[in-house]
Amino acid sequence: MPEENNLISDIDSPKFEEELLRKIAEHPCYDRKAQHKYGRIHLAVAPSCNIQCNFCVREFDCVNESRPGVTSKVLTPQEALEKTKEVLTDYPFIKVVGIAGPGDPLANKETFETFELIKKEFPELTLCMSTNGLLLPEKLEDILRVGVSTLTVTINAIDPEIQAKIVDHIMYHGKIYRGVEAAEIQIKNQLEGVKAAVEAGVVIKVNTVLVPGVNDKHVVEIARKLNELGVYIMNIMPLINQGAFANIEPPTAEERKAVQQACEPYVLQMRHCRQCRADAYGLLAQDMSQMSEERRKLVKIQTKEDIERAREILKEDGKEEA
Ligand code: CLF
Ligand code: SF4
Repeated sequence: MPEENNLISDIDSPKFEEELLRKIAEHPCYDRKAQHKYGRIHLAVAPSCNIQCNFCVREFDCVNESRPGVTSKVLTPQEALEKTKEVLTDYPFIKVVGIAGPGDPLANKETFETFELIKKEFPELTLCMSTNGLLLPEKLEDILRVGVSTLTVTINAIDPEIQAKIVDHIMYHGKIYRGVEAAEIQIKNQLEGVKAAVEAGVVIKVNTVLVPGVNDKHVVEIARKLNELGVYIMNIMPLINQGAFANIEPPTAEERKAVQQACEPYVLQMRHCRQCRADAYGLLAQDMSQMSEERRKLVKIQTKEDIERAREILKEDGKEEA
């Protein structure tokens, strides 16, 4: 069971407008209280990636945000819209539409096409995205244009020497960069991008993969930087030891907890992440993409009954007041 976070949603956030506060309160990842009430749908429309992390096996979903060893079926933007319509009709408690892979959303033009279609059809939904941040400064305008209001950037190091141990290479503007040179480009773009996104009113979450012996002593420095940048929440995820990092032991629960505690004075900590698939939908703890048709029907029936019951209560309350 993921640990609970006592601070999320108790935090006072005067800098956000009312509409944004509503979106945070209805976002199952940004507000721990929302996780049992509201759901998200992930649309797996973004297969390409422009970097190579050492813990990534590219036949699977991006592990900077998703569950390891899982391959989501890629959808076209139109298919993604159809799926959203279908799912939302049955499960209206889904308030967030996210694109988190299977690769990097900013490296795929389909990400923006999909968000445009969704925004037109469902203007009230929160649009969410998760990226490695390499293209963030140059894509920020598009991100704002399509209406993304919650954005996750994975920052695993702000020291290029450490980052160079985590990312093997990046592909940037048609050229491959390696080592510290690659790390410098990515970190610069991530930090500049996050700063500009915060200034533009986007609510930022930062994911950090905790890699023992590589960035574990450095994560608190990242947290300090996030505080400076005005990042809303940080999600420290355990290493998934695959790919070139197959021989590194993932952190224990205690080790991760200690790092979270050290970071907490600087930035709010998310402790209820479920490392979802890039095609997950439903509540965080109840991924319906993995349920049998029968169980899905049950969730649907319960949900509709709950809504009916809520309507009845509201009607009665209205009568009493009148
Ligand atoms: Fe998806 Fe990520 Fe948006 Fe949430 S997931 S794009 S912020 S809507 Fe949430 Fe899933 Fe953890 Fe991600 S539980 S893996 S943190
Ligand atoms: Fe893999 Fe994600 Fe890293 Fe790309 S950003 S290499 S998909 S873990």
